[in-house]
Amino acid sequence: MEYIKNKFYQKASKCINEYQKLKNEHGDKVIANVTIGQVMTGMKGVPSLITDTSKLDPNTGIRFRGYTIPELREKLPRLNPEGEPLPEGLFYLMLIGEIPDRDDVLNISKDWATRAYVPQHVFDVIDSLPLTSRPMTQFSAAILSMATDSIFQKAYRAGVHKKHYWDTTYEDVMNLIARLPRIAAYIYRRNFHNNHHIEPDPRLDWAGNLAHMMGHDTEEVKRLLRLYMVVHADHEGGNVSAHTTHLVGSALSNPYYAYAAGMLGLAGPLHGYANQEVINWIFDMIQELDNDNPSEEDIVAYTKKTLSEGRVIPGYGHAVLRQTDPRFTAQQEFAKKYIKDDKLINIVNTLHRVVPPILEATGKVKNPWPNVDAYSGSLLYYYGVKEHSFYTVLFGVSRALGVLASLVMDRLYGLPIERPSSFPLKWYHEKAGEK
Ligand code: NMX
Ligand code: MLT
Repeated sequence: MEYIKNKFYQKASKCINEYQKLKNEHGDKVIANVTIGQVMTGMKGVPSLITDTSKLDPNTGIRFRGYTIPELREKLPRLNPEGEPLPEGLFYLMLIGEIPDRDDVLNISKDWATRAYVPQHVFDVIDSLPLTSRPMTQFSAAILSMATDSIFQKAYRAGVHKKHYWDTTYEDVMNLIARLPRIAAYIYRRNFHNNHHIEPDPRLDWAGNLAHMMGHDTEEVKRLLRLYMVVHADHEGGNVSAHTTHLVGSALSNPYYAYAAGMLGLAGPLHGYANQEVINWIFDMIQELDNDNPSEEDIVAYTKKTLSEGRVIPGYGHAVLRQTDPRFTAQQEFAKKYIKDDKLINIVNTLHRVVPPILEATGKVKNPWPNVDAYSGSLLYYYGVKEHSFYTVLFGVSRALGVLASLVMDRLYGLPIERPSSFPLKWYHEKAGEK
């Protein structure tokens, strides 16, 4: 499938000169001032990264190369008219910057199917971990163990010229993405289906094959996972998983190391683990109330109680967004279309009504609206993927598409090692004019 790589190079290599020109001719231009408040609140709003794959607007949400999620759902190729677009098409869009045609997408599917072989030692590494270890621990260990296969690392050691780094990075990235469904499904079947594994079907698309290997071989689950893999794929460059992948990659650590590091960030409860926390929290509520059909008043009371215990309401709030996350809306629309009446989904919809005013009333939460994680678990649960502790792995499989497309571009542009400055707290006091 050399033509995808060639097409990427043809398009993206034009940007190398633009990058160099900006650096050389406009390097001194001031683009922002940084306040002490920004340093104290996690560098929010400080422009400091180059990411072409997607951009987040606080009010309208994510755009992938300029396209909103509803536009993607309309324009990206799908297998059948009623279904959801294939994530392969989104990867193509993020990497190359154009909406692919059907053949492009099918070619990526085929390419990934031919690269999907997972070496035995990766399964041995997973099997060596106790079943009590979290699926995200098993997932990141498996990814790390595949670094033995890094073509980039071998080429680097052999002394390849830096202008060619992108080429072997691309090969590692394509191999890595291709293997993820098999690894994720292996962890799922090991943990929840007595180690009875299901072989991949190379005729299936990437997300369809994941559903198949997990043992949820219905068109409904395949459709859900295609949507899931599209909406979670990227969220510009500053989120923890994308930024970590970029940062670790900037030391020229191989793509397996960089993505494994990103996944360890995704595993945190303020990031991707929130998709499990949402369902855990709802089930704790159901258990405490001893009622799987709680009233609006019960839900309000439980939400307030959680806040009074100094805990966050999972699935709500965002570091950048200031409106309902369009990824939440896409999943809500999906549920409206395909699911008539379900207790868990009804609770999620009630939460959407009652939680924002409660968070707003705290006077400190900057965004009281739901994020992507508020909906995703309830859909998986409805379709039979009931094992919450696995949900972040699915987020991670999807996130590979964006962060690894960006990593190839990092190497093509020749982005340098990332190294911001740090100062002792005293220095900021002095800057603030305090003694
Ligand atoms: N429930 C309760 N308190 C909250 C929430 C929430 N959902 N969101 C923010 N706050 C609090 C926050 O803890 C902070 O409190 P304090 O001043 O006492 O430290 C205050 O509101 C201000 O925080 P913000 O500036 O609004 O939010 P920040 O940018 O720091 O954090 C999140 C963003 C997403 C980490 C935060 O909203 C949160 O913890 N949400 C719940 C967890 C979650 O859903 N994470 C998933 C995000 C999406 N993803 O997939 O990664
Ligand atoms: C994400 O998808 O990465 C999350 O919404 C977190 C973020 O954007 O900071």
